[in-house]
This record gives sequence, C-alpha cells and structure tokens, in this order.
Amino acid sequence: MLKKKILALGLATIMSLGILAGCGAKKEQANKEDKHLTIYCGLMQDHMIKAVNEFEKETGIKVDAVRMSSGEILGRINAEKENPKASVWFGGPADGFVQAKENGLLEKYESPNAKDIPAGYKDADGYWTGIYVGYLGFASNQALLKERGVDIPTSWKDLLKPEFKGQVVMANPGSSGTAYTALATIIQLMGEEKGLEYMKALNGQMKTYTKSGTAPGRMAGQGECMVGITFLHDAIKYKEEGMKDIVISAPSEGTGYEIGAVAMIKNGPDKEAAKKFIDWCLTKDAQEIGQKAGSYQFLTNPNAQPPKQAESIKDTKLIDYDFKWAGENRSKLVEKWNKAIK
Ligand code: S7P
Repeated sequence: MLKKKILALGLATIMSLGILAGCGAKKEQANKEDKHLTIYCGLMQDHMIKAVNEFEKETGIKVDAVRMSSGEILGRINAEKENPKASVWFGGPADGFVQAKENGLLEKYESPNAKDIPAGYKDADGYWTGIYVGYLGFASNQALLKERGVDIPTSWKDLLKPEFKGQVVMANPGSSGTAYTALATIIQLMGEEKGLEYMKALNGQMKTYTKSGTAPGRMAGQGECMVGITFLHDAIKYKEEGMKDIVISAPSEGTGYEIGAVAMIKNGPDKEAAKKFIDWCLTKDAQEIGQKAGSYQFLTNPNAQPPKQAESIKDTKLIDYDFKWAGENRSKLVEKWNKAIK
C-alpha cells in the first residue's frame, strides 16, 4: 500500500515537472516570437531600412525585412501559404492587398491605431490599412527633350507621339505595383477595350519594361530614356538626390494613385510582433520616417506632417481610382495586358 502511494506520488511529481517544463518551453517560444518578425516590404530599400531600425530600437523586436515588388510579394505569400515565412506585408499599392485578401492570404487585424486613419484609406473589413498615398505621373529628362526639341508630355495621349517612340519606360504590371496602378488607371479612364488598345499602342513606344516601378524614373534621370511612368514622389526623390534633369508632369486627363498599405499575413509565425509592427506603422512618428529617407508620399495619419517636397504635386488631377475593383481584377487585367502587347 505504502509502495503504491510512493509510486503514485513519484508519477505525479514527474508529470507536474513535465508540464512545468512544457510550459517553460512554450513561454520561451512565445517570448522568441514576440522578439522577432519577418516582413515582406514593397517600399524602397532606404525607407524600409530606416523604418525597421527605428521599430527595432523602440520595441527590441528584431526584424528581418525583404524588399520585393508587389507582384513578387503576392507570388511569394501565395507560394508559402501552407507554411508562411513572413508575418507582415509592409508597403506597396493597396490593389495587391485587395487581391491577397480575396485569395485568403491576409489575416484580419484592426489595429487600435487604425481609428486615426480615415475610412477611405483602409479596408472596411480590417484586412489592410493605408499608411501613405502616392500619385502616378511622368518623370522626363529635360536635357534629352531639349536636345530633340520635344515638349514635356502632359497627357497620356502625348506618350503616343512619334517623338517618344522607343523612349518610354514603365515597369511590367505583372511584377510591379506602380505599373499595375498605371494599367488600372488607363482602364478606368478609357474603359477596357479602348484602354487595352491604348496599352497596345503604348507598347510600340516602349524602350523596355522594368521589374520594379521605381526604375523608370531613375532611368529617365540618368538619360537612358526620355520618359518614365512612375510615382511622382519617386521622381522628386531622384531629383533631390542629384538627377537635376528630371522634370515632373502629370496627365491632364487625370491620373491614378496608390494607397500604400500594411497588413498581417495569414498564419504568419510572429503574430504578436506583427500586431505591434502594424500598430506602430499607423502612428504619426512612424509615418514621418519616410521623408527622412527621401520618400515623399502623402501620409494617411491626419496628425502626421506631410513632406514639404510633395507640396508641388498636391493639386495633381486625380481620377476616382477604384481600389476594390482594381485589386479584384488584377490577375485578369494583367493577363489581358499580356495578350494585348504580344
Ligand atoms: O517606396 C516608394 C514606392 O514608390 O515604392 C512602391 C512602388 O510601387 C514600387 O514597387 P513596385 O516595384 O511594386 O512598383 C510604392 O508603394 C512606394 O510609394
């Protein structure tokens, strides 16, 4: 009887030690998760690095960040959906986030800080939240234009002029969020049939299609082409960095714009750290970091100070860009564009 009691006591002790050890391991794992975060980032590298450094400093969470174009991020999180490697998608036009939500790749997270962001800049169901706004337009090389006696393009129609043949650069809408904004803008402005006809004609004017939407403005600045189709804040950045020949213009028919967003990736490994990162992205201070790295987008937090460098483009004529439509039709439109330019 005594032997049995001792045995039972021994077993109970071993079991509770086991449970305690299990709890300890779980806690350690949870702590580790709280202190680490992997993000996929659609922003320019220098902006991404500054933001990540500041977040790490403020929270002690170590961030691994990978910069990719929007189409690449979509492809990556789709390929990893059974075993996600990253927990946050940080930056890039909202159209990609709309598609990711449609495809079940995002996790709903309504940050308490999202209350500060106006309704027009966030997903109504809480899957993504806007952090900045950027306008699409043209970056031209003034020296090249002058040399060839060509006027600055001020309309989408202008890009089809014979003098721009072989002189226009934009990114591929399949890989680039910027270029997809351009494609979706043209279709919203002209309708699907006329819009695809326009894209086909524009294809005849192209020097090349780049992978990232940040390249065309840089190429124009370096004199590798006359015109790059780009977000205007990127053109301002290159000009500020010394590409003095860049001249900025926007199409008179109206232009599209991006809401740069942040979202949680479904079943990502660092959920708690991801929430902290998203909360942080929506704050005034975090949003103002971009301008310290030469990123001059408008900001979605009404308390954040917009960059003074963007003042000159604030009256750009915008279309009533439909993000939901653009995101939901992304794959279909890219496929049609690919057929149209063949
Ligand atoms: O960070 C500058 C910025 O223009 O980069 C993103 C842009 O779409 C580049 O990515 P893609 O290669 O996918 O085009 C914008 O979200 C952002 O404003």
